[in-house]
Amino acid sequence: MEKGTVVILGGDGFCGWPAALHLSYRGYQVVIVDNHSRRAIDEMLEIGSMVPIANIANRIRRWCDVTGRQIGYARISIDKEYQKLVSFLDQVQPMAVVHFAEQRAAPFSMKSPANKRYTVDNNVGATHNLLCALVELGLDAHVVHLGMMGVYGYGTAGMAIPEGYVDAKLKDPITEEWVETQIYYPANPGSVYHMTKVLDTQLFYYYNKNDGLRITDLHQGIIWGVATPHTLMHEELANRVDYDGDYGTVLNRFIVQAAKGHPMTVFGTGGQTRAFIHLQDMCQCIEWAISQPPAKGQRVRVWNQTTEQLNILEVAKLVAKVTGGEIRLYENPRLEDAENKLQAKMDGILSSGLDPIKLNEVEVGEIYDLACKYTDRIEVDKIYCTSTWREGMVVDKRGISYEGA
Ligand code: USQ
Repeated sequence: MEKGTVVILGGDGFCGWPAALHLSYRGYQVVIVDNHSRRAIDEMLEIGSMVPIANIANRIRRWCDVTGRQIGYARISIDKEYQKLVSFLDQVQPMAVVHFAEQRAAPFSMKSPANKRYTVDNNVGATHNLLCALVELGLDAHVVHLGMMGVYGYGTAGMAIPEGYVDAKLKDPITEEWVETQIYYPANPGSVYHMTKVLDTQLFYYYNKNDGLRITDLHQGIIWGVATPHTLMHEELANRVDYDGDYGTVLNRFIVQAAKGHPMTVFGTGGQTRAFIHLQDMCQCIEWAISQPPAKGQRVRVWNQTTEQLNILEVAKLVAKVTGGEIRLYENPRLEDAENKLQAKMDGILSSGLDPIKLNEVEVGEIYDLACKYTDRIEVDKIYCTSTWREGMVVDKRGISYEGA
């Protein structure tokens, strides 16, 4: 059954591509918008996805061959080509727009002044252009945005992280009386990239209040996993797999490192606890959000898109158990607490009945087997994180052995 048109901004990327296939498979008319900036960054960093990926034309053609389903495509830089975006949305008239089109790596965003400025200009510009275009057109499309758990920060306030809003008591600075209200949970981003997601929340708040745009902001944890049933249907449908010091995310990196016979690069003591979600569950959550649009007039809806919270050293130990990989502790290139607690409310996505894929030895083993096939494509000198949060911080390529594995 056809379910309406969904535009996926950033539909050629690590999350966008599997989400596009998932929604297409589930009966939505999917149209991808992308400017391939992520592929251009690969060239700039002189790195490629561990798994080879087809170009967008071949990806879409192959999807149609395999499933008989069409996916549309438009090349637009939504941060810069505003009129093109307006004309496109006017023509397509989507019921929903899923917005993945942002520079998504914290280390990349911290690498240089140019990268900081690019990340802010690109991410905030893209989000604002989208919202402005919807208002200009009077188009009531539901915006589903990929926000991040990192907007909350990882400091421990002695309580679980709520879904966006928190009940608060504020002290009137003049009368000193206490006022009960509900506010956004105080933002505390840990990188320029994460800060752009905070700036996005302010744009959403304003356009929802002023223009009644219907918006869902999904504060997603760190994705792990490299494939979905759809990306596995043909090698030309494969998803990108990043392992490098800028774009690789922690769990996938550890597994790839083990496959290459490189020690796992645990930063600091590994005492950080972070929110995680499997790639396939991310696709299901996006579909759930689209199928349940907020009512007209409803405030920005915020869901935490994570299914479990895990300690980094424990993650490394599990990978070591499955793969026999070595764990080493490296100087942390980031400014972050050595240890933190993290517990997040996740009622929004769990109300879908999602049965989450939790981290387990079988899943790790499957990703490891895949990585072992591509060890020739893994470049050891790209594994190290050379981006530091402040000038003068150490880039540690040696680490020290972790004895407690
Ligand atoms: N870490 C290591 N060793 C590594 C890489 C990372 O110990 O080799 C540690 C980091 O110090 C950090 C944690 O693992 O404490 C997570 O790092 P990450 O690179 O996996 O994740 P992060 O930079 O937070 O960003 C990733 C995605 C981003 C997404 C975010 C979700 O790149 O797009 O927004 O996860 S969240 O952080 O919850 O906001």
